[in-house]
Amino acid sequence: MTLLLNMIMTTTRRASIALLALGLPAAAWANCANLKIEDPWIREAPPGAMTRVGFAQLSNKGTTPLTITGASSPDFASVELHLSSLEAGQARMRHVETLTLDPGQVVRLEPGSYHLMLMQASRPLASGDESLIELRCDTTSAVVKFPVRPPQVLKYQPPGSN
Ligand SMILES: [Cu+2]
Repeated sequence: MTLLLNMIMTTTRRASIALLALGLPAAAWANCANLKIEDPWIREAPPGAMTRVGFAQLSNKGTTPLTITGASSPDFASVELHLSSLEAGQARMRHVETLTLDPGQVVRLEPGSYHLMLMQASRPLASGDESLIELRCDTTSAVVKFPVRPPQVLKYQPPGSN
């Protein structure tokens, strides 16, 4: 009798776990483990600057869409995902709540496009310093070291040079 009860309970528990899994929205499967973060860096700003900007290349190495839902850092009061654009010749930027990467998709956080807006640094940050930035993907997150570097020097490559 006890054995039978145990079997029933085990089966019931398995069934409820399966149901729980089925009931989760697809976005809940998003996993920062599939998020590859390359070439992270923070653009050096004058001491006392209220904001700084962080860049990186993000790739989704998984087989399901991955949604970045937020970011934070112990070195900044807040970190927001922003998107820059040109509107009628004016440079604008807006706060983006989430960024979804399809399987295999690569998104570059770079000047003139997506970037991490780093607000109110809690300590001086100069070239050579590093900040830890956490990117959240729903229930999981990834923490990455962002080195501070001088503004990027764009390398001009003449067409056909490579
Ligand atoms: Cu911004």
